[in-house]
Amino acid sequence: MSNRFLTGEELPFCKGCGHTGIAEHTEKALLSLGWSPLDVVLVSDIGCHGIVDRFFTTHTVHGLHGRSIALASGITAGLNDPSKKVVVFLGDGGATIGMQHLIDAAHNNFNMTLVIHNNFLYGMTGGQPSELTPLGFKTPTLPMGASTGGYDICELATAAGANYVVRVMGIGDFSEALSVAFSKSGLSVIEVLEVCPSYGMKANPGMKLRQVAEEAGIEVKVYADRERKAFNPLSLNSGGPLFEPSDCLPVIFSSEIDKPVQIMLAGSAGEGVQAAADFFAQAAVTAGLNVTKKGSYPVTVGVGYSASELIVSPQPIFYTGSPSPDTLIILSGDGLSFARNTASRMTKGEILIDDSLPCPEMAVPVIPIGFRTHAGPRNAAFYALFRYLDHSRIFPAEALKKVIGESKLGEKINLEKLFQLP
Ligand SMILES: Cc1ncc(C[n+]2csc(CCOP(=O)(O)OP(=O)(O)O)c2C)c(N)n1
Ligand code: SF4
Repeated sequence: MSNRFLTGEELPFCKGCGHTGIAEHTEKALLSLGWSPLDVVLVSDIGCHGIVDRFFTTHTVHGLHGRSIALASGITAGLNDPSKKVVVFLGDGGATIGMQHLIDAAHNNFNMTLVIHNNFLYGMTGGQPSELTPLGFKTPTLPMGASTGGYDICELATAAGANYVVRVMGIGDFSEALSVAFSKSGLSVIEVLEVCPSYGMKANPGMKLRQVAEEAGIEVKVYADRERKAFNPLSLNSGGPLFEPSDCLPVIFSSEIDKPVQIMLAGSAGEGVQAAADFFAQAAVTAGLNVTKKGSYPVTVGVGYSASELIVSPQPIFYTGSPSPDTLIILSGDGLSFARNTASRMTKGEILIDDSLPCPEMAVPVIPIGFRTHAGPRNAAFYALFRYLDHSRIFPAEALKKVIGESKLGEKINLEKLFQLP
């Protein structure tokens, strides 16, 4: 795998957007520190800056608006591994919407770096002011200019206990400042002042970044550089790190597949689709395979569809989701509505569909099976995956039976009865 942190594709931002410089200098800084992409987890927030994650070759997690710091705090605590680097990209909008998370991260001194992209406004939604918009700064929705100054996020992070806090101008090469922030232990915060040409520049024609900062009294300097003890999950009375090597699933089965196999399971919310897919994924691991799982369901998690896209492979997999599955398993009417487009795109593979549903005309074979009649709505997903394994033989169905049998669910389900062939 290449050691580059950016894919090399053109970055997606408007011409002159400060976010481009941050992404490029982040790559430069990480390269200079000798990190390798797969040892870095980039957690991004909602906003224009966040769409960059697709262009990074690191692990990436895209959070909700203002929630990236909370996600990253969990990741860094769970990893508890100095050989991994957690970097959070967030805007001035996300930093203030998630202010409590920022303060908690600083207070706990989580081992990670926050890179605050401060362009003084909400870029993605058309230039509304944020809580960091400086006094007098105009935005398209605040043409008279901000009547109060923004918070000083660096002062707040410092007061809350972050080990390293710095504010820099996002002009020229500021990769050295990023390198310093990335190399600190505990929480480091780097606020980069930058320009959104599309909204900031438009509302403040001819604006000069330095001048805006100076007039608003926003200082560019190091606010904190100290060595308070970084957060260590072992200090919690949890009895150990969050991930124990003994939690790893043992490889006790084998598989003959030599390339990735993609499966989509589509059914109804509340009918165990995600749980069945989780067990399937665990069973694949016990057969020595790599596996990824992507769950999809509406925000109203109790109604509508529930779908899971699984990839199993003897080789490492660097993505989730299977837009063109080899096998599509449809368990209910909700699942059929959700998966109809996927089904119509399939040019290879097969569709296993519950026999209560209309058999759609497709380019691939459609095989009706009585999943629901045999197992009932609650267990149809488990039974369908059992039937799929029996039929495809990508790994032994016995592996699925074993992981379910050894779980709490195994005490409630009669697996001998459930996993029966007709
Ligand atoms: C909880 C929540 N509130 C509001 C939104 C709508 N929203 C999407 S992007 C955005 C603004 C992002 O601004 P900022 O964080 O400064 O990032 P930028 O776009 O400037 O990079 C808002 C308000 C949302 N997605 N989620
Ligand atoms: S709208 Fe502004 S913040 Fe968003 S990409 Fe364009 S210049 Fe950058």
